[in-house]
Amino acid sequence: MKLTGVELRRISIPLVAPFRTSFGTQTTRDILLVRVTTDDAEGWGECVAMADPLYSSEYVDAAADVLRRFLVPAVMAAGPPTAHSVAGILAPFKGHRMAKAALEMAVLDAELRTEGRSFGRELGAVRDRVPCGVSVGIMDGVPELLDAVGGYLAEGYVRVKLKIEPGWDLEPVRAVRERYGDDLLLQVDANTAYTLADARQLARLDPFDLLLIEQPLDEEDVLGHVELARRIRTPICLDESIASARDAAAAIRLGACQVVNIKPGRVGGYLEARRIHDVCVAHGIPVWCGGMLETGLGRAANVALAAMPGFTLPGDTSASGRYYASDITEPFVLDDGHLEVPTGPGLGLVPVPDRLAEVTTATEWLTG
Ligand code: NPG
Repeated sequence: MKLTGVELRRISIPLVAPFRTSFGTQTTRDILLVRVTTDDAEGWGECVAMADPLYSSEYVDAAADVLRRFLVPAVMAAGPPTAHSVAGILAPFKGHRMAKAALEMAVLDAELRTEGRSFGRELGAVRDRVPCGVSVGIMDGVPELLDAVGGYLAEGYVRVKLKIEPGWDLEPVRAVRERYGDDLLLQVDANTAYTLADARQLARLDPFDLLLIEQPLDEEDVLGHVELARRIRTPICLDESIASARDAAAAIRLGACQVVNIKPGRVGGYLEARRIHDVCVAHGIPVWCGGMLETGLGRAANVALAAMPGFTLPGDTSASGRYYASDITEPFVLDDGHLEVPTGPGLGLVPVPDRLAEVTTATEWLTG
């Protein structure tokens, strides 16, 4: 498969409501899309890097820069690539996993479209629909939170994740448990906002039977998570700390986590994401698919990934409408709390041209 060019396209889409986490508030999503063209197909990739380096060290301008200067030229110079060769070609360049993931996703999409195979089939999906959770941001107060959670439950979401931070943890969790009952699948996500000195406070969450607490401590503090796991009963799930299958194996071996959140962008692509799934399954560790406010493109691939057998917990694979009034693809719509896994070649969908044009802020062609 010969690449004839790569387009870097920036789009900007407003969120339906501000989304607040312990590291900041998003109101608009500024996204980098990567489109590769071959002699007879094209493929789409979506870069999940945010506008600012607050979730991780990556940010969207840096992703565009490293793609333009290093990653795209390397892949184009290497001769006709296969999706499986991309990570190896890019390995000499340190880090920048979200940028690498977007390029690999685009090459994989083009390859699968050419061969008439879907992402789900390629990744090893065993379900045709996946149950969906929703991530609920930090709110100004408990009444607002209860309204938001009630709205999502009415839409059919089967699991709720509350964003927490010091000062917004026990009270919202207690309120949601009291209002919506013990049967609600409930988990929390701290995005690294705590330290080991907060272990006692975090142990106060134990009575609420949470599915898990996600990334309570700094991403580099793997041993801190080992120690915290001894002091709290809620299972610890790692997100930011896991950048590769090797990281996952080490964290599991050390006892730093009992669950793993898999986000393909964070780990350098869908193929590494599949390896993490395999490592976790081999160790009996449940996984679920995280979300990074993807458009329908990234969502399509995430839903395919989440249909693999080890994804035994509902993911942050929400419907398009959770974030966007109007997506760039046909929207993903919840059906009884589930999303359907696309079955068409590649991602199974493409951007709607007029909609894409409306939200595009810049495009750039790279030919080598
Ligand atoms: O449903 O797409 C989604 C978002 C789920 O909470 C979510 N993502 O830390 O997991 C996270 C968080 C996030 C959002 C991370 C934006 C980075 C940027």
